[in-house]
Amino acid sequence: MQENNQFKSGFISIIGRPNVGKSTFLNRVIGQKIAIMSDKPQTTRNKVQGVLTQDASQMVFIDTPGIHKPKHKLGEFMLKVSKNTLREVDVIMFMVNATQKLGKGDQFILEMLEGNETPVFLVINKIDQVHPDNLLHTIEDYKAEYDFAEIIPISALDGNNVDRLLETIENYLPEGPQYYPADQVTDHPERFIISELVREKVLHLTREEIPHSIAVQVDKIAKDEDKDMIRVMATIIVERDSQKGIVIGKRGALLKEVGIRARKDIEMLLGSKVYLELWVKVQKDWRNKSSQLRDFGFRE
Ligand code: GDP
Ligand code: MG
Ligand code: K
Repeated sequence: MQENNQFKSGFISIIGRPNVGKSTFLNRVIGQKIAIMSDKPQTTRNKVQGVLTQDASQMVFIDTPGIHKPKHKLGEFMLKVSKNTLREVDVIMFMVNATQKLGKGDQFILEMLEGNETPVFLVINKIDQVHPDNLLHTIEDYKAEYDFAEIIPISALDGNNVDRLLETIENYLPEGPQYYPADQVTDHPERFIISELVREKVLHLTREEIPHSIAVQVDKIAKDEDKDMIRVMATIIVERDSQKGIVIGKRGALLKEVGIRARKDIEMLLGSKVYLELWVKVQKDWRNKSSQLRDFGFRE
């Protein structure tokens, strides 16, 4: 086997019917410090719910609202947004309640996942409430409906088998950067969207030259009370010096255009004037990152 000591990171979407234990799971994994936002009214945005940073990996759990049979046009739109998100995450945790039979709501979700290439974990929660024999029947029922990448029974309440679930998720994550500072468990809800907005502009303006593997790290979102605006600092991380040159452009022209376009969108998102500061950093080897690398930042 190949030695694998690269830092891994990725996005995990937790889906499932109400009350199966999604928030309980997140609370257990991330700790009490996180503000669970899933009970707020649904929005079309995919919000970061919690970030778990370990020695060799960072897992970003995101909420994907709107996964139920749509009753109206907005519902249809939300379902479409959710479907697209589910294609882009690294792992989908489909959580079910061990004490309940596979129902229409579960069936709807599984049909929606059909054709999606993201690995889907069947996470059977609340095993503290069932006899092992019944658990086996439940597993058979679900297996007949979908080809799951993994089937993992847990108890989010008492923590049983949660470590094994996390280890298994880690195996599915790609090599990648640490998107958030290690001590950050809760997130500015807009942070992820801001990084995606900046990333989108870079990819759009550079076309094929820049691979989709670039990352955008939002370093700071701070309110400037004096000037009544929000300061956003973000770093675009590329793998090679040549890519850095492309992203910055001639006399900084390309990075400037990225900044102008991204700032417009971020102002819409935050409903405030925004001062956006963009930096570009080459990070060849995730393993040795912060120590040996220096910022060759470029100011907009
Ligand atoms: P969500 O709607 O999917 O976010 O579900 P919640 O996390 O809010 O949990 C719904 C209820 O199930 C709460 O009363 C939890 O305490 C309970 N619950 C969650 N996980 C477990 C578990 O593993 N075992 C038991 N017995 N109860 C659980
Ligand atoms: Mg919840
Ligand atoms: K993604």
